[in-house]
Amino acid sequence: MARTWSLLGLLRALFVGVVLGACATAVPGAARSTVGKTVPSRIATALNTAENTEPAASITSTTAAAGASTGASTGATTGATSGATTGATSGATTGATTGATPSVATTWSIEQVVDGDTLKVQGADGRFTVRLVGINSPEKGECFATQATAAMQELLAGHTVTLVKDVSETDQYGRLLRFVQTDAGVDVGAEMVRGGFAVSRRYPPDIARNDGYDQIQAQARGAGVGEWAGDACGPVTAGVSISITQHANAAGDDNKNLNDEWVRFTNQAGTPVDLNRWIVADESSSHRYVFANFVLGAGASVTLRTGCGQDTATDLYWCNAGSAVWNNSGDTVFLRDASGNNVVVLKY
Ligand SMILES: [Ca+2]
Ligand SMILES: [Ca+2]
Repeated sequence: MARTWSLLGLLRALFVGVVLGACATAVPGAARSTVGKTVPSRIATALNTAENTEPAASITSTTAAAGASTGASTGATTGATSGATTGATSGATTGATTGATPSVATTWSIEQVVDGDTLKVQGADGRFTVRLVGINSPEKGECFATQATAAMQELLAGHTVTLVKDVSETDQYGRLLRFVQTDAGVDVGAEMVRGGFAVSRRYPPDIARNDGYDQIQAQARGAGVGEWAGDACGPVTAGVSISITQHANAAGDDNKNLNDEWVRFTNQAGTPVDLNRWIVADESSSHRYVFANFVLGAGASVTLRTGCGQDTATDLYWCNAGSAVWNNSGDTVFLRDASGNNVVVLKY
């Protein structure tokens, strides 16, 4: 694992920029277990602040997964006065007591794996909730959430970990934002992506490892492992040929021009595709659109706009709670069937 990571580190240097207009490709099929998918209706407003910011903008501490537990609270009172390495947490509002960030490089034992991207650790500086940066795993109730949690537990079983900060200390819930590395030298986030249990997701400004994670994800996707298997969540949907194009960056302020932000699906096959209950998702845990009684005709296109409006045969309206969906600086369009299988994916 460590060897691969080193290779990817090299690849990272070569991986410059984002290939706009990258081809959407169907997800290969492979055997996997089945878990029913429900679509969370909750909107994590904290995430929305990052969705439309231009790439150069600086965003601090915005990694807010829906359903976040509040707080790295317990026992987090030590270390407040320990000087230079503290990097005092401004604005750690909930949970974490003032100054309660780990003061020294230390090893941590695992207290609990919360899910595929969150865990609780304890060490000399107290006990903390850690949200891994650079990845996002399925939310509870979504396809592959259970497997992701189990995978994290397996990765961490019998190990202590070190926590590596990128830029931010904590998110708004007081969770530490960290890369997590085991005493065996394994980057936990990388392994979660490698197994198809999480996606590489950029949480600016904490994006130091995302180019590497992107490379790992491309391999996982190509191999059809984990949630990239065509039947990861139910019987495979085969024979579909749909392309995706995106217009993530609406003219002007995306949040004020929602209907100029869109994704478009084109059926390139000679037969219609019934998209009823199919799902459109981004990399976040909160943005989900579900088609209702919509059939995409042979050769037809439909444009899914972020704002509100009257649905037609060619234009559908997400009507997403007044904020944009598609991150201008890079995101992924997932088109999933009713079971939650990824059928077509466009990473841009
Ligand atoms: Ca946008
Ligand atoms: Ca814009």
